[in-house]
Amino acid sequence: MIALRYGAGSQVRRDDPAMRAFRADRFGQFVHWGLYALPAGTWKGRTIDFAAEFLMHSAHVSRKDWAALAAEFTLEGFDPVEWARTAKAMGARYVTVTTKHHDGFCLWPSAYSDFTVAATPSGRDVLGEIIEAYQAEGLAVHLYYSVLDWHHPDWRYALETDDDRAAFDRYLEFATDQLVELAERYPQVRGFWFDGTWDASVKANGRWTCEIERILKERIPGAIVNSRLRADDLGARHFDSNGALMGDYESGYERRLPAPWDLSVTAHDWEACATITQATWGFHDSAWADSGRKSPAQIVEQLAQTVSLGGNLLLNFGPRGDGSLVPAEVELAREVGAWMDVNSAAVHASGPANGWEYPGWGFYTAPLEPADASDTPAEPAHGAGVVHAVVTRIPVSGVLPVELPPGVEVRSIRALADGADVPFTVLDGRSLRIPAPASAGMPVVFALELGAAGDDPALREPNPDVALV
Ligand code: JFZ
Repeated sequence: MIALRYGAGSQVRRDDPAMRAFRADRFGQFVHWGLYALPAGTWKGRTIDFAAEFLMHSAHVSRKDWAALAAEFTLEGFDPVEWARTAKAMGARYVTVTTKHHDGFCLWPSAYSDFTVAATPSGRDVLGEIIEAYQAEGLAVHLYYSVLDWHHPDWRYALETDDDRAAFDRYLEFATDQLVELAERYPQVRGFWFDGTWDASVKANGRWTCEIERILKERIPGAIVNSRLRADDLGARHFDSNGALMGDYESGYERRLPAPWDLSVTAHDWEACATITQATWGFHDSAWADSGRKSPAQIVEQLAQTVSLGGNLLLNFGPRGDGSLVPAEVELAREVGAWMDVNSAAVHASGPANGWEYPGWGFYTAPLEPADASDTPAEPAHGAGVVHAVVTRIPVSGVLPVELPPGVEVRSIRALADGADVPFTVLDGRSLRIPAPASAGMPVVFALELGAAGDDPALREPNPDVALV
């Protein structure tokens, strides 16, 4: 064990009500919105096939030219209530919204910057309106904050000179002021999602990452903070130099997921973030952005894989420059939502099905243990209750083989889509064969009703020696 002042410390896996709620939510909406949505990937007639929120950097736009975009941020199509309703209807239970991305533009009227919504024609507190709209729909809100800042003159990538160090200290003071300001203005948020923390300057400031996490949790008890914020004394990120997770959940999975059989990730909380587009988070108005657009079935498949491995999925939306949602994203949200209307039992308040091995044709999920089950987050025993099988790949054989954990038996199988009983064959007490469903275009979910092997309730006689109470 290396002695660390700014590592994970003695932190155990959180299991308080806020953390349980976050874990049970499983599906969140990411929103990337800022000035970059106006040029949407094209600067002075040149389209750059790269993330739209990087345009200032990739097109070498000066601070001054970029700041001039604020005059065009007119909110003509901005309807946060519609955003929130779209997210809710999709089955998302929380939203993570960019307050300030790498370009430094703030969606709230920060007292510490003149590059904010206060300098736009409407002057409205866009962030406050977004938070209010989502909370009115019952969704929790997390605030994304980029530490990397292309606008602030004191930002440094690396700390090579005393001047760099002095400038970056000033920058971190500014960031602290802004984060405290966010926590004080919007105390009803559930968490903070840090980004832009990979540069040498931040890695040399593990102390700040540790302190800001503490400061935010002092202001908002139970606040949930992602691991991407954190560096330790030696510059290790996400996990400290002793291998312990920093922050409350791992946020390293970006546009990728752990392997479906890698149950080691169930040891800690994690969240993956995904784009609907190939690779742009901010709205990018070009064929490039559209060409890799995922289908609703692909999103649902990622969601099922995520839940089966004990993670959350944050699905990104990039509204257009006027604030309106991209029609293709609204349509996708509607289709995912139609699936969730019927099948959300396999997602919300669900997690890994312990003892059930990855079957290859899909994913198993099981209900999370209720809060009062025990003081510690015990491994749920899946010899009783239900396991959901999300069928994402139909074998050419037309058969779904199921290997049961020892001591578990399947009493019946029901399709969530129509409640119909699904016939199955028991081979040797440990394995089943289910006829594969016809391809429905979207993953099919079967609820496997379980019992302990040899414990058929129909055959169970009351024990005369036990008083029935
Ligand atoms: C970052 C941002 O640069 C990007 O604009 C977006 O906000 C996204 C959610 O986060 O991009 C990253 C961060 C980390 C990795 C890749 C892109 N990574 O760990 O592979």
